[in-house]
Amino acid sequence: MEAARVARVILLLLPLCFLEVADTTGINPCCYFPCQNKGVCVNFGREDYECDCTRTGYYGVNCTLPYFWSRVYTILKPSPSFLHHALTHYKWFWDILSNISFISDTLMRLVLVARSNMIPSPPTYNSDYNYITWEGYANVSYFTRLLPPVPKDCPTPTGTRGYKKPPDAEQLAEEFLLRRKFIPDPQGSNLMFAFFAQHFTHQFFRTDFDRGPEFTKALGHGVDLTHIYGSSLERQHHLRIFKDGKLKYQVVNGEVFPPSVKDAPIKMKYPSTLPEEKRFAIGHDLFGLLPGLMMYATIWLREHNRVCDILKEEHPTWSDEQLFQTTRLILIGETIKIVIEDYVQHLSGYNFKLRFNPELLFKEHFQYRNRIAIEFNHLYHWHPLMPDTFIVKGQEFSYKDFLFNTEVLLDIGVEDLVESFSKQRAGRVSGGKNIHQHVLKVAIGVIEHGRKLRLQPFNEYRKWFGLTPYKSFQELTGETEVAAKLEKLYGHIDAIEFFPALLLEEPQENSIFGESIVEMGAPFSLKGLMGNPICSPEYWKPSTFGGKTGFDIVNTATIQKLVCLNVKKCPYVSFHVPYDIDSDGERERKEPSTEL
Ligand code: ISF
Repeated sequence: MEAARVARVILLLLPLCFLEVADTTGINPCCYFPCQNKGVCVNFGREDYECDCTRTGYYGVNCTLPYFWSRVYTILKPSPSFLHHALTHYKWFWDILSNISFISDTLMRLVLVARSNMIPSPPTYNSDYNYITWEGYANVSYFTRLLPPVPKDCPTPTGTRGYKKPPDAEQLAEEFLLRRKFIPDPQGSNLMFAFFAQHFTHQFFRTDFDRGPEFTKALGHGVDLTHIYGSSLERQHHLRIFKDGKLKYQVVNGEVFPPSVKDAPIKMKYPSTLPEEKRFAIGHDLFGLLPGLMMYATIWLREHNRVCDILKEEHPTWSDEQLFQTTRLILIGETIKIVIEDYVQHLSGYNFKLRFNPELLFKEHFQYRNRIAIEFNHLYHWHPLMPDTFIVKGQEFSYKDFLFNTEVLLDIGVEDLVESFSKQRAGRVSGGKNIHQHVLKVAIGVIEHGRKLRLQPFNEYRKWFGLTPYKSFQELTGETEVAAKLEKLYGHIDAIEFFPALLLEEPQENSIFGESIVEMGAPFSLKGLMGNPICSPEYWKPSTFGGKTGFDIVNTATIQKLVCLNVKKCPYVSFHVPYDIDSDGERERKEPSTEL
């Protein structure tokens, strides 16, 4: 026993022989993150620790020695960069595979299982505890956490590496994240995509700033459409007509729009100068902020009332309540379908055709539950998507003119907004220096929150997701100049923080993201989508959606149909700017043109 302890301490201190750090006595040994391969560190007194390697597939003092099958798995597992390359090239090959349903189903099942298995379910930690607790499990007003907070008694904010004080967040953002010249996304993402991302994710990312960054106001922890229906029953009731299941609306110039707060008296955030009749009332209180968000709110409102009509036709005897509730489930299904088959399909850049089919998981051990993690929230801060100005029907808007401008929606209408947003390119997310000045403060806030929450350093997350930790800043950024500056600021690659590193990582070939955003974000995303109760065997059947007609609406939903079934003239609808087909038949991105 004593020998084992001595061995542990020697193992722990070994790397320190090469550093000038002097006195290590009295340092909580877990500050060194000694346990590998998802082993759990427990400290005993001031000097000693143990790694719990249970079910990690590894053993040894620091869970570094693989059992036979772990060794085989590690040898056979293709690297994420190889898989990414394979999936984003060889279109002809994926076209063939995608059309053979047995192979396509097997691959899709593999993606879903491999990704969702990375997410602990039930959830483990929250920001108040770095050990498992009942409180952490039961209190859903917290975001969960994949990795527990860095212990408070560690010598530096990221454990033992780097300096005692992290770089100034504002300076960091201005030097490395602020846009100098707009860098377009090489995948051709447009503002239709950017606003979809913002609209969709804000139903489950609703930090409760009054209580602190560890708290959330979105207690549904997933795709519950509270951004459409409101997050309380009272709010929902204000938004409903209580006839035929429908939501309140107003007609302006012959078109349907959300009601004003005069008709639906709920709290919305608008500048005090905006008169009441110009304040739209919708599920999410902050969606008045951007016409792009209000445009999606309008589209979903029209879709809700359209589906109500269809259901009412089929079930003339149904009550308002049953029509409302069933329509909500249909819209949840449509959302998940569109997110997987249009939105994730686009953002992944994969040539393999992704499919939304809950039945793929029915024979797997899969938990139909989800808890939103703070790391997922930070991963999803994609402010580099935002352009320098917004071009709507040929008219250019600055941020100042665009924000809280509710007239844009009424004046221009849904069709032209969709068309303009689909043609305007969004910015590249990874690679640094691409956040517009106007939204830089959001990124600074995220960096500060990361510190307050004591998020573990970026490299610990890389390891947790089965990625090799970066050995140098050059390896992270793929260049030397920025890398040298970062090294000076942080002192050590193991000290770089989660969020800044995600945005500074070198993007993958012709991609919007670096490797880490995809490898870390995809598991959270797919678990959240497939963990929805409507995907469970008890729910996933036609009767849940009012019969075959409703089930078909879910199973055939696309972003194109969502828009075009709710406008008079179908515009260009896509998550990428228009393509050109060149002579080789390869798709080529085209700069957005003004004509259709
Ligand atoms: S969300 C996200 C990736 C990063 C964030 I933040 C996705 O939604 C996503 C989901 C799946 C995939 C890619 C991106 C693909 C299918 C994969 O699993 O690789």
